Amino acid sequence: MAIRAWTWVVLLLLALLPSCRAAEAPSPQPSADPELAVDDGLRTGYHFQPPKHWINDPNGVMYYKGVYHLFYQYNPKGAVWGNIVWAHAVSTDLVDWIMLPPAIYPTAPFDVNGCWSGSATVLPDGTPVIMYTGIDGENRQVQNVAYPKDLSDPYLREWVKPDYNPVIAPGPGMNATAFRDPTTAWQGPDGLWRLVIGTKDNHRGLAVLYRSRDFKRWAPAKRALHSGDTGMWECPDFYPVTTSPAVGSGGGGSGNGTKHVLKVSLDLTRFEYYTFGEYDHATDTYVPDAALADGNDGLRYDYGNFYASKTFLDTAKQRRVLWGWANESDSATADIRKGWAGVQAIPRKVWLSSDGKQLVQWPVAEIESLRGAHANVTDTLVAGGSHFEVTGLASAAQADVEASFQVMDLDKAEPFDPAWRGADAQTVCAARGADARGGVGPFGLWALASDEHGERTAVFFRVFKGGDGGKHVVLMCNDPSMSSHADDLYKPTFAGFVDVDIAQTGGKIALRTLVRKIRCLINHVIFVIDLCPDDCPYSRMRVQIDHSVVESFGAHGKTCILSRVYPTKAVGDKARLYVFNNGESDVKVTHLNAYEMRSAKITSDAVEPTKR
Ligand code: DQQ
Repeated sequence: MAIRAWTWVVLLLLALLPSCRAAEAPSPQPSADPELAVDDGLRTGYHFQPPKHWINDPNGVMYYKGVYHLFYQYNPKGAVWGNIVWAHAVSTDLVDWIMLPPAIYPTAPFDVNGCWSGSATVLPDGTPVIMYTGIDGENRQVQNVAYPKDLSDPYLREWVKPDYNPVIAPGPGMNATAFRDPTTAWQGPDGLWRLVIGTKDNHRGLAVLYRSRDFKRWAPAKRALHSGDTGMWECPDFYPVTTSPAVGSGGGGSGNGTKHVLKVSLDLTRFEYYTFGEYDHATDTYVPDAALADGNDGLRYDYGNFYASKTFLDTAKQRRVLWGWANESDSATADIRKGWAGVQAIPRKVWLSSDGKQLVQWPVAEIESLRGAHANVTDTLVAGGSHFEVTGLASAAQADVEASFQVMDLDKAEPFDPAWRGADAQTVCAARGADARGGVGPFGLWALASDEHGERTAVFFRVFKGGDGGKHVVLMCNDPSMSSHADDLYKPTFAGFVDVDIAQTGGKIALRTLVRKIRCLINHVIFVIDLCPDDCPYSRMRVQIDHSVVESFGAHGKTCILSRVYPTKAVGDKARLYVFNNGESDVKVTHLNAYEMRSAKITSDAVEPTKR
């Protein structure tokens, strides 16, 4: 009962989270001091990025004939957004990638001004079809289809756009410059295909539904699938989930333990939220579960820098896989200088938590094939106000770290300030950052730390007492305020409340961090944090560190935070990893496993399309 009550408290707190501007950073002025300039050594080693230029949204992700396909928004001419085409990469394991020539690029009146985001659908006969947004000659947003030229080519290098495009154009009274990003289509028992497109009506975001018998002629449904007073809805995604990480074909409506997820990306605030609930095929109605906040206070895949995400059904491994874009947090000037911008987060498996209250995410297991040298810490006390270095790794710039902590004296937890009730986790964490001494916590990891730890990105927990119902409140935070000596960066503290009753776990908290080496200028770190007793199936916090990326998965994969950081000293072999405890209560590191991560292999395929 106690755990159940706590879950409701945390859900309420999550529901109160305010918006945060994660995906797009402001453009600070470049530093005048060349010593502080961002370095190309911050490119990621195992987070996907092409060799150069700008990328944004993942598009058309799918599995076809033994090959994973990742398309993405790409500027072939530079490191800022523009000239957008669908770049294309393929992989057999979601780790190593072969870069192919762009698959879809402006060629016709229906996409002459750009090929924007969209999705792939694999038809019942195995034929993949892409539906994407074209920007036509009048700058209207229209939806076009493209089919593979050669179905026997597992790489699907060339795509053909039928002359009958566009297949969906904005109807009378619709906002023609806000009508984009079609979802993967699904087929109802009546044989009709359905898909959803993002749009807005004044300030109201809408997921509008279209139906088709032949994928060519599409008709709008009378009612939108869903809407919200949150401005333009970009990149909608709609799919079934169950509490089992293994999924079936994804067809059918809700019921029998299946829920449908609707995720939208909010153009105004640049973060995403999702609901899930019942979807009825017969009436094409979607009703989110009543307990879920719908709108700016909704549940989020990620409380950090993660946007324009898209899932696909991996039929090879019977799982649903989530891709998301992590924008830079440096300036456009810095991006132009370094020649690249944007990375994709690690592909994450996604499913419904066993309590049915939210989604759970975890990096796909294939990423662990990159693990190399290993350091281990067991049953080590970290006194309040102390820290120690995790030694034994040649570099901690590119790593995968898991750690489990035990709080020795929960009574030392500070009272939760009543003024924070109703506040979001980010506000609380910004007020009580990694360097503000606490009662229980802040404790956790300093990732991408320089040897004098003048530069460091803190991934940590902080525990308060006196939350709703007298329970403890647990926060997980990424604090990049000390991450770089450069002063031209966007360095928000990102945070989420963690759905765990720490008093019931004997004060135990587990954390896993992956650190990964990056060759270029951005510091990518991934953190995964999990608060759970040792016998909990997901009792670990995991943090993936990748030069300019810190990507965290905590609380059974319920609370995830991705930050972009740009160290100037904690780079390459100089990047270190520390455990710190800035609270009054001692904590014990019960287990810590840190792995160096090898780089993914990125190769290019020289074969050019025969026809452009
Ligand atoms: N990015 C695309 C749009 C989409 C936006 C353009 C989301 O289709 O709405 O590059 O980041």
